[in-house]
Amino acid sequence: MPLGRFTTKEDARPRLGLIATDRIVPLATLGGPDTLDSAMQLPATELHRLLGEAGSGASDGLPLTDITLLPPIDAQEVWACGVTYRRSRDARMEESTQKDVYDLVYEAARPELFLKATPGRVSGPEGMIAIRGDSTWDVPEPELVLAINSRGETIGYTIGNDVSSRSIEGENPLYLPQAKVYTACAALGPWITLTTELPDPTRLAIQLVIERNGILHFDGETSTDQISRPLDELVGYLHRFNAFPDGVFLMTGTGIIPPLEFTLEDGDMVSITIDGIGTLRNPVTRLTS
Ligand code: DO4
Ligand code: MG
Repeated sequence: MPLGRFTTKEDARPRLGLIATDRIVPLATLGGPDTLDSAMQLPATELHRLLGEAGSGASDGLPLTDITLLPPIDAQEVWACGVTYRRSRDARMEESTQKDVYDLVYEAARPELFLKATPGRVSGPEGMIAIRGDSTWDVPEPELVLAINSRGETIGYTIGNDVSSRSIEGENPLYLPQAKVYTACAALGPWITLTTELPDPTRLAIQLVIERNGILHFDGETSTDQISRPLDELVGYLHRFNAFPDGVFLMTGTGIIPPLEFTLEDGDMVSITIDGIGTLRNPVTRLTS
């Protein structure tokens, strides 16, 4: 059963729960951790054992219709990998005034890793994602995301949207933090599927659908088998001389790039589906200040 964060109308305090088809079982009622940071501080084997026992003992719980699912993140940073798919390298080379840096990093031993978001910049299922008012070319980036505990162990997977400004990054690669990090620049969700339930993340289909005015505007797909580096290598580089006492989320890069003439617009609806995890849907808004 996946792990989700939620609130109810009666209780605004975010809680952790195990999600069954139509209900959620609060973990605290099963003797499990009630916050993600406390869950992320446990060794992976202990967390998985606790959640396995809790899941098999779970009977009732709250109907999913009575709760609001929150982004599955509390105290963690979100980091991201760049140019891990050949398709992403080609897109950066098309958009940038500095083409070589992308080709070089695609081939280099050290991957591109960057800080993508703090928890307050992350939207959850159905939450608004934003494009910047000073950007003219914006895209969603659908990415498999690793949920990694404080010991550097991957405990599960979620879906991520690394919403990005291609015009700002394309102007100068040193503008990357401005192209990537701003209010509502990322979405995560709908929940965390545990590694015990998804043992092989290396062949998962990823689908991106963008609707405009209720009509299909763009769709594309890829698979995590197109990622050019082992996931363990990405996790290893992230943890070099860098501690994450509450755990961390790592977006693993995008392999779906809409055509050059495409840009996100206010009111678009972006849906990302990853096999074995679920679907993350987010409406788009343009920030004016
Ligand atoms: O180099 C820029 C970042 C590219 C990126 O976010 C991706 O490949 O997913
Ligand atoms: Mg990305």
